[in-house]
Amino acid sequence: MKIIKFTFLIIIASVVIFSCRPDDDSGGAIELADRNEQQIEDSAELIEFLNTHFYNYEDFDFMNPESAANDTFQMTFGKIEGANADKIPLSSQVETRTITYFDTEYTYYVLKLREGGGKEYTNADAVSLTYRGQLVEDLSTFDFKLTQQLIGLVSSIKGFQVGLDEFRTAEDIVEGSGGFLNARNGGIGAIFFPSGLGYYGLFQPGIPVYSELIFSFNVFDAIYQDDDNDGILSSLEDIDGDNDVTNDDTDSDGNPNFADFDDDGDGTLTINEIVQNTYVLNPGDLEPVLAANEVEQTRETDDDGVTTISTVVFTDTDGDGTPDYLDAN
Ligand SMILES: [Ca+2]
Ligand SMILES: [Ca+2]
Ligand SMILES: [Ca+2]
Ligand SMILES: [Ca+2]
Repeated sequence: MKIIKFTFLIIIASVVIFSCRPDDDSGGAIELADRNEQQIEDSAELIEFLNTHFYNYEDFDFMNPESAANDTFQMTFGKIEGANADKIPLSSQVETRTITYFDTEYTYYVLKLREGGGKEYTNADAVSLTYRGQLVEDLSTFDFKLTQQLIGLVSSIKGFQVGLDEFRTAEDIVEGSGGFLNARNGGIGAIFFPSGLGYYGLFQPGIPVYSELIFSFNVFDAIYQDDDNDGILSSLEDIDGDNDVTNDDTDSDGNPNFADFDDDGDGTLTINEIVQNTYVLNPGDLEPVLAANEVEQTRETDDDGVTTISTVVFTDTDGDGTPDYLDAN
């Protein structure tokens, strides 16, 4: 089971599956359901689930959210009935979010137990986390990772990508017993989303088509990505600032900027049209003063308190307001 799939690859794969293999075992679907109609159905099922289920909130220490005991919290869900008839439903604990995707308005839900005390990342970065994936339909588990996995968010299914984006990494990662890594005060939560933000009509092992999904997770770390190695972090290649790096393609060559090492298509590589700087700060040193067109990319502090900052300068030689790497003229 892989979360990793480019959205456009899913679409291509779906077309192949449904148009060339009418006799396969994927449910006999010939064409994809209408997204708006499917969303109405999914939405009703999701709301029903959240109204009738609870999670093990009694095992989480809300008085001391940053406690070490919470670091190993593992979320489980159950139905509100019988001995659990008085449990608080998820519907009164989740936060509601909406997003437009494939021209369809989707609602998804985020359960935030702890945001996390470490660094921020974007959905263009890779996140290391432990997680469990379950079906809303019957709570069956289709994926369960107890050791941290590194997952590139940009190529993940949309619900996973936008849900994880709201959390932060652990404040500290220390070696525990048996060489296992323990994350201190990382993000802990769950996301609940409709099939339209999941695998939709694409069959996956353990996931029937058009399944609403749940992911519960503990975030460890994040690695900032520079997918095309052009010296600019992928998260900084979201030119229109809509939190989606896949829809920015300055030279219209079909490769979005985050995956294009010559963004303006002028034959000069992007890495040769920017300037990269590194600043090393000893404890007590003043912060560097960055130029107007200079942006911090990464910042690391080692055990001796020495901080290394890397920046990129978007030079604009002809002064027309368009940086050189996006200026083909
Ligand atoms: Ca964008
Ligand atoms: Ca391009
Ligand atoms: Ca690029
Ligand atoms: Ca160029």
